[in-house]
Amino acid sequence: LGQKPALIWFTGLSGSGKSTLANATEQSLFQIGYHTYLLDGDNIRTGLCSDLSFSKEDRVENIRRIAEVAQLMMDAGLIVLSAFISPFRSDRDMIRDRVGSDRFLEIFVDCPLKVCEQRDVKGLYQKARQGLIKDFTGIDSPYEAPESPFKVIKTAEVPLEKGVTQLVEALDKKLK
Ligand code: GGZ
Repeated sequence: LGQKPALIWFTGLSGSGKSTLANATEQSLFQIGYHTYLLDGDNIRTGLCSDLSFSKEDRVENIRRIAEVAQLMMDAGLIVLSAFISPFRSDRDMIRDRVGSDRFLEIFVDCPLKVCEQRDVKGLYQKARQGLIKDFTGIDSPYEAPESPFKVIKTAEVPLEKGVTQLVEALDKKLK
């Protein structure tokens, strides 16, 4: 197969650009011959985890289930990418311990809360500020940034194409 299974774990605030970056990175890895699969809110929060809220315990359970699915996909030989806020360091550390630190590639999608809130693509920050959504990450629910991620991509400063190129170059070295 010529590829070692790995889990590329994007973490960051809502609106930081995780999904966009993860999607573009997946396409790019696929084009250079890797067998990949992307887990994100669209295929997980709507299905497997549709019973879960955004309370602390439900977020922990969300990430636990995602890690289980990712592990199965890695067992099948895939390079798995995941794009969830995954706000708690302890959960991400649990996954790292489980899959092995050489196979867990944490990508910090670093974008200031201010910028995410200004973009507010889905209007969720405004609703959170108005108190219409509770437990919103960055507003009334915490986000714990990674301490030593494999890569940091500053999406407010670096154009998407450049971020993807940087990431794919680093990943390609690591995945071979
Ligand atoms: C954070 C929320 C919330 C609350 C709904 N807090 O920008 P989006 O819309 O598309 O991405 C966010 C997504 C976060 O789901 P995750 O599964 O990634 O979160 S976690 O890893 O913490 O379990 C946002 C939307 O769901 N959303 N309510 N209260 N984001």
